[in-house]
Amino acid sequence: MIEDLQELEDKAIAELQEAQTEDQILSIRTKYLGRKGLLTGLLRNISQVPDAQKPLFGKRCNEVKELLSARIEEKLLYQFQQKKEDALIKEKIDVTLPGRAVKYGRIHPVVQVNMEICSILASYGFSVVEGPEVELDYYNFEALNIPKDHPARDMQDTFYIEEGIVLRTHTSPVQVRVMEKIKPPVRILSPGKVYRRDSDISHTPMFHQIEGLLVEERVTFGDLKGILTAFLKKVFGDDTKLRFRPSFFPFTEPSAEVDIICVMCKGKGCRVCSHSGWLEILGAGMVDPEVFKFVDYDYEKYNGFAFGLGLERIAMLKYGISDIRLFFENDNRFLKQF
Ligand code: 2U9
Repeated sequence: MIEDLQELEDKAIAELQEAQTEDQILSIRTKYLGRKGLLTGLLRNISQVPDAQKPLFGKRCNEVKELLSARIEEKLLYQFQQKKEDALIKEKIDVTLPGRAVKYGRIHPVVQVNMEICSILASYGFSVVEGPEVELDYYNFEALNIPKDHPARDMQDTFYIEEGIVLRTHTSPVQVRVMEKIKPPVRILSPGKVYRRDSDISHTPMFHQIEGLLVEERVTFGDLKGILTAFLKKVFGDDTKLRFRPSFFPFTEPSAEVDIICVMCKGKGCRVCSHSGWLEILGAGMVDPEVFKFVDYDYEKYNGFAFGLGLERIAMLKYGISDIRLFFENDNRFLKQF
């Protein structure tokens, strides 16, 4: 029996040496050390061993079991590492290959124009204020001298949320809210989204405006002209020619529209300027004393000027874009050019 044990050990070791795969090693373990395995079988037959040899047989059985277990574990570990190394060789990464370029986002052209305009006007002492896009009829119309059924309401086709609540059609209500809170001097800018029921090549139902308001003592139309001239020359270049035309807005009196010489044809006349040589850039005027009454400003003591412009329109003229809808399509081929 002791010889059988040695033979079993030699056979198992030989088989283990031949084994290549994890499955083969595991089946050798089952064959020799499993519950119905060969070594377990020999141990079960210990009764046939003469009593004198029993202790030695038992000891040898344990030795063989430990040796085989250790060899099997060793082989399994080796096999596992071998498999890992093979996989690493197969999956080798070529670190010298050029990487994929990271695509950087750009600042949207409308945001760029807004930043430029705000920083120029900030240098004249204006600070940025913001307010709600869903606005009370009172702030959007009434307090700006546009009573109900006033024909001026048709100038800005409005989205109504419910009775008395609208999507703001301009950013002027933000300035009314500020005037309710602080006394002059006031120098504020209100950039933001505005909403009008309009849609074509030069109108979208949502667009961006920036408005400015200055209220102090003894402000003149000359101050308005001076500031807007300096401002527009900064935006469009020092040699830009301007003209101020009389106009009408319910919240300013007198009112004007400001044109710049056409950026495309320099005044010769082209499709962009409808052959007039001029481009309308902004609206402005002296704040109507009626507006001051709504916010409890002393209209005998204070006066001021206000102006407003559409940011998409400025960006279109600055960058030569012919369709306003391009700003809102989020096509990266368009956006990455600015
Ligand atoms: C207060 C009082 C007066 C803001 C002004 C304009 C003229 C104007 C348009 C330009 C192009 C709007 O985007 S657009 O369609 N704006 O012509 N806006 S004066 O006047 C104010 C604002 C606030 C309290």
